[in-house]
Amino acid sequence: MAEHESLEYGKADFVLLDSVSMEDFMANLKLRFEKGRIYSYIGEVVVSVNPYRAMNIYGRDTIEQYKGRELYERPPHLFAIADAAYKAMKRRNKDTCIVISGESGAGKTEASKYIMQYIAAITNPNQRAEIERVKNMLLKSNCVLEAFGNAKTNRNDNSSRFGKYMDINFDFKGDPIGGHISNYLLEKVKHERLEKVGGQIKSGINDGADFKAVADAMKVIGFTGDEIQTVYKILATILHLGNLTFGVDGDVTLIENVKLVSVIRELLSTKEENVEKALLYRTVATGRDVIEKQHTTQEASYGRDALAKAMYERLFCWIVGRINDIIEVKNYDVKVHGKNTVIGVLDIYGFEIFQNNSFEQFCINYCNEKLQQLFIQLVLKQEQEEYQREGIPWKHIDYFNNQIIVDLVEQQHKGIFAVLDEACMNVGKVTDEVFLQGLNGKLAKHAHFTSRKLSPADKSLEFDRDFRIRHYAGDVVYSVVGFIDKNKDTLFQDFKRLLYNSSNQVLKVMWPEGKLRITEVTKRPLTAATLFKTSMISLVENLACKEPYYVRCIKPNDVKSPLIFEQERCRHQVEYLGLLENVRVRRAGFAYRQTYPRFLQRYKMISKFTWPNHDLPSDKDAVKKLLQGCGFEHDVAYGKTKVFIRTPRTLFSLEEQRADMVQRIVLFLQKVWRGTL
Ligand code: AOV
Ligand code: MG
Repeated sequence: MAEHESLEYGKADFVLLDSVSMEDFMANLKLRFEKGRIYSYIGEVVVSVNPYRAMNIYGRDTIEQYKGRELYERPPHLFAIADAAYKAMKRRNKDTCIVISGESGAGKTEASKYIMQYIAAITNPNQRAEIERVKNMLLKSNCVLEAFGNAKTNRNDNSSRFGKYMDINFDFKGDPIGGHISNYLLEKVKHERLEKVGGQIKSGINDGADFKAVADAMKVIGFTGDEIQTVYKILATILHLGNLTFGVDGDVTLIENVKLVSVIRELLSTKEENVEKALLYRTVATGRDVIEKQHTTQEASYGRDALAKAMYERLFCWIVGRINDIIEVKNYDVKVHGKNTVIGVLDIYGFEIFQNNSFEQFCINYCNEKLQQLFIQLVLKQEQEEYQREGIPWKHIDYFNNQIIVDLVEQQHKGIFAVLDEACMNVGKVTDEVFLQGLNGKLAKHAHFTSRKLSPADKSLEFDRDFRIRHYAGDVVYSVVGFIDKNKDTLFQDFKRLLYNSSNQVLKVMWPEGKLRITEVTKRPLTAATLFKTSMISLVENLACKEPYYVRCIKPNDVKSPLIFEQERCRHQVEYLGLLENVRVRRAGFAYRQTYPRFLQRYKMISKFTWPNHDLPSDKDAVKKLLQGCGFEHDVAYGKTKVFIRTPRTLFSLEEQRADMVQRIVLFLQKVWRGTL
């Protein structure tokens, strides 16, 4: 518990509040924010409030203050949690992860960058060139990924439109030797106005300087000149596609601005007639015959948009893949460096509500439900279950368990994703309305779901196409419009073949399935919902098997102001993040626990009753005797198999006594060896 700060800044750890009420919690959070203390703790969980101004707390001197220290020795900071994760990894050989959550604009991405900077700063004291190279690439990868995967929304000027989980691999010395990035569903169209994907690319304040930074970063990471050129060509193609229009002449569909076609042809290194053909026709296999079917203007426009979106997505995934090729730990490295442990950093799109919410918001908000569920499992549930298991007197602390909403989305057969996939499989009519009917049929009685049809009197459901989910973080009205299309995510095969047949080798490798001839394409690709659900489930499994550290980000206001602490907005976030419950569990609980034999192994030398061996009936009795001797009775509880210590200070004192004793023993032994005793 962090107690070193003056009370003028409020309580650094919410666990130290005099009483755990929402009022006290909010008063403390507000006071700290106003005093420029943007970080606080709930035990080991960092609570962060976005300051919306540059803070002078991330420099080299601050880093030095946190390096190797215990969490409660310094004021709350991201660096402390990063150091704790690092220490756990290095000393105890644990794979750890840092999960950063909070709504859109709360400061997750910034936090993830500071954490990575901290880890980079405290590692490689010997300045090994190879390690420096890896560190540099890990840091630069952020810049490239943000350039391609972030965009301005009305919640955040630099909003992550993709999810990112980055593993950093460490060798036995604790130095980073590589990493791996997993990316999750990228939003391909701008929500609200459904602009062409060109609008997705980050609109920086100083575009020229930002552009140069990205170009430099790509070079540093190791993209070749050809690769970088191809990236620009693809971006240019996407923008040109946005300007392409179709018309009709009799019953012939044609391209109105044909000049653009030759520009696109050149950018893609393909034949002009091939571009035109792919835009206007699709090849269909009917039995053994292969025919070319002309698009209507509507189909052609659909195809054009799908192509632009797919090119953008492939490009993004290819960039991530290339970065991974370069930073990934090779078998060779593992052999050379021996042990290989990881710290994972998760920075994903936060919960968001827009005027118009579509499939992407649905996926993003489901993702946040999954992370909240993980938090509940790891912080609220397991903790309480352990006390019960160990027979420690415990009064259960209630919290809202959002599993019901996770199920609503992902359950087999009747979850929303299942209903959506089923609607997409329909042989007859495949429309968004059919999907909505499916939802109404299957979920009519669900407490967290409703729709206009089910609640006709509900004013928030403005249109027939609307349905509403009661998320853990608030109600969101989604429009079904576009769900089917976005879920199927189809791109005519002709485009895949067009791009695969490009003479630009870099472009070609992004489209491997273009190799198949039309008669060879048989499998229906997995839907976007299925892919996303699968990736979320495996993400959570991956996080759950690591030692987790949490950063809970709060957005103080909706106007990006450093001065305003909007009471109601903040209170709502504290509520849905379950922070009060977190404090209660933590307060009633114990910071440290250890099985009796292991506890003795570490501390037995500090008591004459246990050193070198005890003659008490059990290890439990020995631990009791030892702690009584130290005067810590009031701060501990004895479970069936483990001893529980309430405050870190007690543990700290045990550690000090141990260190003292170890030193005395060493001196003693030295004297014995030298024969001076
Ligand atoms: P997010 O990642 O949580 O939203 P960001 O990390 O992008 O939010 O933060 C939004 C903006 O808040 C940044 O661009 C900064 O201007 C400001 N900000 C955040 N943290 C700090 C800080 N520690 N110091 C100074 N300014 C900060 V989203 O990606 O939209 O869910 O999907
Ligand atoms: Mg972000």
